[in-house]
Amino acid sequence: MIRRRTWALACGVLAVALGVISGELAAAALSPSVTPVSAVGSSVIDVLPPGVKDWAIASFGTADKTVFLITIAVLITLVAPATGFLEYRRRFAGRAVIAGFGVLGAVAVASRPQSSLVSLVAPVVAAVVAILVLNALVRALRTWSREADQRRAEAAPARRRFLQGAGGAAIVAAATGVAATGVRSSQSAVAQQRSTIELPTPTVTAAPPPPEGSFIPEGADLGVPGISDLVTANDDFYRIDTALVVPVIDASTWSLRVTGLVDREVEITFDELLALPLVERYVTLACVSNTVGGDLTGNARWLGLPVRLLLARAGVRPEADMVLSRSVDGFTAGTPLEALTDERDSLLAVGMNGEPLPVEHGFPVRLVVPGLYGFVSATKWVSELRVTRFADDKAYWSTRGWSERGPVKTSSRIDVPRTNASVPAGDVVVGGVAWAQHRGVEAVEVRVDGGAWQRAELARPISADTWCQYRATLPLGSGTHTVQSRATDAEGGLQSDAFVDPAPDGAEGLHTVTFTVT
Ligand SMILES: Nc1nc2c(c(=O)[nH]1)N[C@H]1C(S)=C(S)[C@@H](COP(=O)(O)O)O[C@H]1N2
Ligand SMILES: [Mo]
Repeated sequence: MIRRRTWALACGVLAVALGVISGELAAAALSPSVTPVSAVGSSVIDVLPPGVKDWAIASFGTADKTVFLITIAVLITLVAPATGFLEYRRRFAGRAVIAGFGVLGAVAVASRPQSSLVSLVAPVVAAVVAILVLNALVRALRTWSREADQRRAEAAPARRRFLQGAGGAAIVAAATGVAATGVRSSQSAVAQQRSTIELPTPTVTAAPPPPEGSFIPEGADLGVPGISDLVTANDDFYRIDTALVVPVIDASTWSLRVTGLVDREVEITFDELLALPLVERYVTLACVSNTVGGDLTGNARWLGLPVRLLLARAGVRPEADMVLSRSVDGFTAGTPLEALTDERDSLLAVGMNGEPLPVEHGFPVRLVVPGLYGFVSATKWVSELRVTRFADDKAYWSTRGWSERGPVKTSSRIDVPRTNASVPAGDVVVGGVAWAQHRGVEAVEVRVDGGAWQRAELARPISADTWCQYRATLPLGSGTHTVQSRATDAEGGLQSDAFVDPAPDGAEGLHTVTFTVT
């Protein structure tokens, strides 16, 4: 026989669950990119010190979001039973706690850049539903309790009424959950739209052109087993985003505005963009959070409009030195103006490896800037280019302890052998990738057990803006060995061998791999 105290906890769980799920349903229907749960999670992420965030990314990869959602779930499962307990002991006590959380949720939602007045409906719905359900269930529980204590005959029907109420609440919660999931998946309407978009043929195709039937230019892929794919598949491409819920944007209503220090503001729609002469370029993106040997880099073939053409339309004022690109989710990046106006192929990209941008990678339009880390350049779901000055504006990560400028550092990584691998004695192939975007990789060297550096074979680079594979074949006797690699860029810059953490402007150090030869 479950004690009535325990039933009070269940009342709290049911009330809060029904409230939260109703709030998520309301949000899914009214303001898909801000839900109360995601807003609370994002606010938590925002107020975390940068160090904790780095730790989360390092420990959980891009799944830091999952961890935060779990944290929130845990909070809800601890707070929810408490509200039932409090309300049972003292009328209004549980409801007051829920109201407090409702206010917190509303504040979190309101603080999201992509929220509007209608986004506030969801936290209000959540709180009101939870309060009404808690009140009704706890009242029924009290009635049952009173009758039972007085050993009245009415106790049995009162008990039945309470249990029916609780069961009903559980069923409605489940049904609402199903409905919310349904509305969410109807947002795959955008995914549907994405799949029907026909990308225009580039007026300038990526050079060097790949041979017939291939995406890989001749000689650029060494074919070393276990080495990074020269072109990273969209599904394998690393992902970094601050938003908990990926912004879902209808391409037919998307537009980009060029504002700030310009002669005339310019606005461009998706269709207008597709009608302009687009170019195709291989560009290797890198995240500033990538640690030595880490995998927060990827290489793709991007299709897009050179940003300089759009900036020229707007007419950039001479005093400007930065472009603050803004995403619909509030993320901003501050890119040195010259990186967007010089001869390099900085793109307003619409295509990734022959497909419209995946939703996670910025559909419908993002920025891609060769030579700079993503946090200062690669804005996804971009909605505004504000021409400004470093002295006047700060971007998202630059207000959180990361640097203002972010040129990619000359780096290399060993892909094979893997750490702790055991390989047969004889000729051991050491291979990996090296990158120095916009400068180009000139050479890669490897050394074994701290010995002399020896030149590795370098694949033909696709361009200065892409990473480049290398390979060295080393005769090794049995035992434990350590290999290191270092790259030299085309300006003579040597990869740094001093160990430096990613913050504030990118990791430094030599990738070191220890393995056993048997
Ligand atoms: N809107 C938005 N754009 C963003 C980010 C983000 O969090 N939000 N992260 C940036 C960072 S730090 C990097 S490294 C790249 C990663 O791009 P990807 O997720 O397509 O690999 O996107 C950049 N663009
Ligand atoms: Mo990044």
